[in-house]
Amino acid sequence: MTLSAIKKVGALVSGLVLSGIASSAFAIQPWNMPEGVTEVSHIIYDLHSLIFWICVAIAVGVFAVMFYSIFAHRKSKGHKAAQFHESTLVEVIWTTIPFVILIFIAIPATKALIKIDDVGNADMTLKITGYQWKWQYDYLEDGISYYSNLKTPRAQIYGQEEKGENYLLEVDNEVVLPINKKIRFLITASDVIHAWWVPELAVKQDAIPGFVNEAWTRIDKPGVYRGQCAELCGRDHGFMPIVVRAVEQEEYDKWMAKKKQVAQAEAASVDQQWNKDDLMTKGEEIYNKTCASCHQASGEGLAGMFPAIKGSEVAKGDAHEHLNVVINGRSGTSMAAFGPQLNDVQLASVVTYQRNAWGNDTGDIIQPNTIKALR
Ligand code: HEC
Ligand SMILES: [Cu+2]
Repeated sequence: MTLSAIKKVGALVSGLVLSGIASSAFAIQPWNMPEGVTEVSHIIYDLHSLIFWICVAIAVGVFAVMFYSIFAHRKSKGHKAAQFHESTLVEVIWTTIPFVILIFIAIPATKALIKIDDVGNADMTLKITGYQWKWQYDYLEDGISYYSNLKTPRAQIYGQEEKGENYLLEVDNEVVLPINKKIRFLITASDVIHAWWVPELAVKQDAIPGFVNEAWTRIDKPGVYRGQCAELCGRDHGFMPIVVRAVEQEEYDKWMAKKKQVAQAEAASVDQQWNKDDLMTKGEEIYNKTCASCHQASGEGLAGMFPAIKGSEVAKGDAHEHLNVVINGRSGTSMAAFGPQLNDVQLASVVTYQRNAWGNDTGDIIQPNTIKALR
């Protein structure tokens, strides 16, 4: 290697090191876990830091002795290897020290686990259900229930548009929770195993069909906290984010009152006669949110996986069979029963939409009270 080449490599390496140092003050944060905004998240963060520094101290101690021994007793200085077998003293020391360190770690870790498990005395309960590929939230005391779907436009996902700031971490309906209240979560799933994970709340709990897992949180600070499904759950596993908006109690009460109002208005509208345009508008919205991930916005489906609705014999044929498929699903396939998931207005509008969009011009109008009668 020529001198100039060596100089170039040297400059490159020192440049990298220097730029690393310069940016490290800002870069440390994303390398660490978030400190979070709940009582438990602080406990976990402190535990993590404690154990991290214990590991650093052990590493420094062990490597210091090792490097010193290698350097100070090297062969070129005339050192010879000591030939001894078994030393009870050394063995006792190297068993006792790690044992004491483990006990020292186990005490705070057990305390943290007990705290995480303590779901008693909650102020409110939120039931969370995972679906392929969305979340349902039930505010049990208030009787409010809704679904939360990915909001990122498909064009961003397919690279036709620039990706937004909260790409794949934004939803249509956020979970709204009051701060400084103990909130109990009941977590389950309706199809496959999902996991509800919000790092800043330090909640990560499997959602398993047929089981109800518990978790809890008490959020200190208002804000928007984002998370994701953390259990590989099929094709759109990466497309079922979680957004929690933590607000003051007063704002929460207002939000809840509004939700109840909307739910009442919807319940009342079931017995109205709806016109086709309103059903089509609402139907398109529901379709794009709920059905398009499989049947595609174009209605053309995906060959071999999800049948086309455009031109489908079901969508153009007998309306009762169509309703039957949508309400009861097709068992053994990924076509879920949407009867429990959607209300009468949503079902009527999405079926009306499928029967009239993309050239399926059946002219059929399904009224919400037809669905009500079918249930
Ligand atoms: C997770 C993927 C998925 C979602 C979401 C989904 N479907 Fe399906 N759907 C399927 C599959 C798979 C079939 C075919 C089932 C079979 O093999 O019989 C199907 C079949 C159908 C059929 C019958 C089509 C035919 O020609 O046989 C209709 C109608 C239908 N779905 C409507 C809907 C509606 C309405 C929604 C939204 C509310 C929806 N689907 C959401 C996967 C899905
Ligand atoms: Cu999932």
